[in-house]
Amino acid sequence: MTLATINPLSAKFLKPANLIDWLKLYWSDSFTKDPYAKVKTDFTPPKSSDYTKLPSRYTRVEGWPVQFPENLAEYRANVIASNYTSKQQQWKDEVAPWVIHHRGSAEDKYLNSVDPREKAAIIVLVRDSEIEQLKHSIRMMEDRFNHKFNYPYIFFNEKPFTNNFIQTISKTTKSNTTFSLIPHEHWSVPDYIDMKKTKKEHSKLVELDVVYGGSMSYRHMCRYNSGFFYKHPLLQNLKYYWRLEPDIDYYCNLEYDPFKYMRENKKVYSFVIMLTELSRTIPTLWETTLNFSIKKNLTSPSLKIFSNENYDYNLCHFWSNFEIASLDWFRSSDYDDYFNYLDSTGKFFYERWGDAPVHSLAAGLLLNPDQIHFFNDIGYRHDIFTRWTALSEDSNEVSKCVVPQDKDRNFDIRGTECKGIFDNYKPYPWDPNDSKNALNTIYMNKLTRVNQHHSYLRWRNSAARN
Ligand SMILES: Nc1nc2c(ncn2[C@@H]2O[C@H](COP(=O)(O)OP(=O)(O)O)[C@@H](O)[C@H]2O)c(=O)[nH]1
Ligand SMILES: [Mg+2]
Repeated sequence: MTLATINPLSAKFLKPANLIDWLKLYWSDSFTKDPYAKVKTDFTPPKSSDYTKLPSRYTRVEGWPVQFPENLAEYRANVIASNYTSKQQQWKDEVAPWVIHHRGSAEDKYLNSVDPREKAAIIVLVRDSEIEQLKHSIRMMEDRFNHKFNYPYIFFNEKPFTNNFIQTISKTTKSNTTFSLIPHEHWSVPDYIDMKKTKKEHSKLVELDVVYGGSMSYRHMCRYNSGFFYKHPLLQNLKYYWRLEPDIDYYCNLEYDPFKYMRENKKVYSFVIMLTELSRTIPTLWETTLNFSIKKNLTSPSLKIFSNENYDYNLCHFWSNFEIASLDWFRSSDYDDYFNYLDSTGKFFYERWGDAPVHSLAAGLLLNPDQIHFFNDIGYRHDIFTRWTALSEDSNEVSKCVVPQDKDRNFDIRGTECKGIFDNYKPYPWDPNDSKNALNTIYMNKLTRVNQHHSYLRWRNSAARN
């Protein structure tokens, strides 16, 4: 980078208040790399991710490649450019140099006995910089639940994890931990995306102060969580996942295995908090979903959960930073068709579609209400949203929760808007005619609003003339 490409004297770069802030900005990712560049050619594995320097207890995953050429960047570029008959094999070969496994001591328990655990893992998409918040989340997970069950953790990142991250995080649990890079294809901009349009649309959202409105990495994250996480080669032998994020609290001891509960009760998707999405991030997600339902001729007993009385999206969604769900469902052709249909519109980039409304509307389209489970006994916090089981005054149950003192913070009490709809929902066979009616009603309402606006402008102009 030369000063010719970034002129520090231009008004744009004089924004930071002091020199330190300016230097931080100058060297930050967004200044050294163009976040809107379509093809990132700058993949240089950092020295801090030289896994050959890890102690011998850090190994390759069983059955995965173990030896690699010296020039790993070239190796990766070659794999990406090659024609493979199996995508799974290609992704596996591509990421293998940056996949490291740590066998936890808890595995000894299962050596000479039948392993009663489900085919499941706790999965975490995370950046190196979130190490402290992640340690907190793992501590929570272990203390409340996993010290009894020892489910493995799998960590994903679009950049190689550093040796420091791997060594620190593997020490937070006795369970197995695996650290992996994400395939390039899962975190990149498809050819058909118009980057000029993307940039323009982002600046509109920034003007409107929409959170993450101008962030490309946030869009990659949402698109990855919507349509790619379940395609990762490390998850192919698993049936269920529990999604964990940095900086969460779990409040209640969980004494049974929720993965087992999901399987035995034929549950496919589960949640703990349901809330409304920012409408400006998903202006056309509902219409696109209705068009998909028409195209696929779907009858969907759960979709009405998400419709308001005007047949528009009520913005309710399951908050996906907590999820326990079936990987087979995400891997089904129905789900994948839905994701591909959404993705073909480019609106993960042009708008800011979140994985939470996408997963929720997919559940609305494809699942029966009784396949969706609310885990009442899981107390949870992320960001400012919190919920826990409130025992009724005359209950004989013993509380297993350490809960915030301020009872009014419980989202079950103050955030009943969406959860109330879910609790009182009666299955309704929403079919393509409902979708067509909904689209018509939405267009008519829009037309009425435009007409009203034009009438108002005419009235205002004539009032100004008089
Ligand atoms: N590796 C990686 N993880 C990310 C990135 N952006 C977000 N995440 C992870 O994706 C999840 C959701 O991101 P977060 O910032 O919590 O989004 P929010 O909850 O919608 O505000 C968290 O687990 C983050 O650690 C990224 O650019 N790279
Ligand atoms: Mg989050």
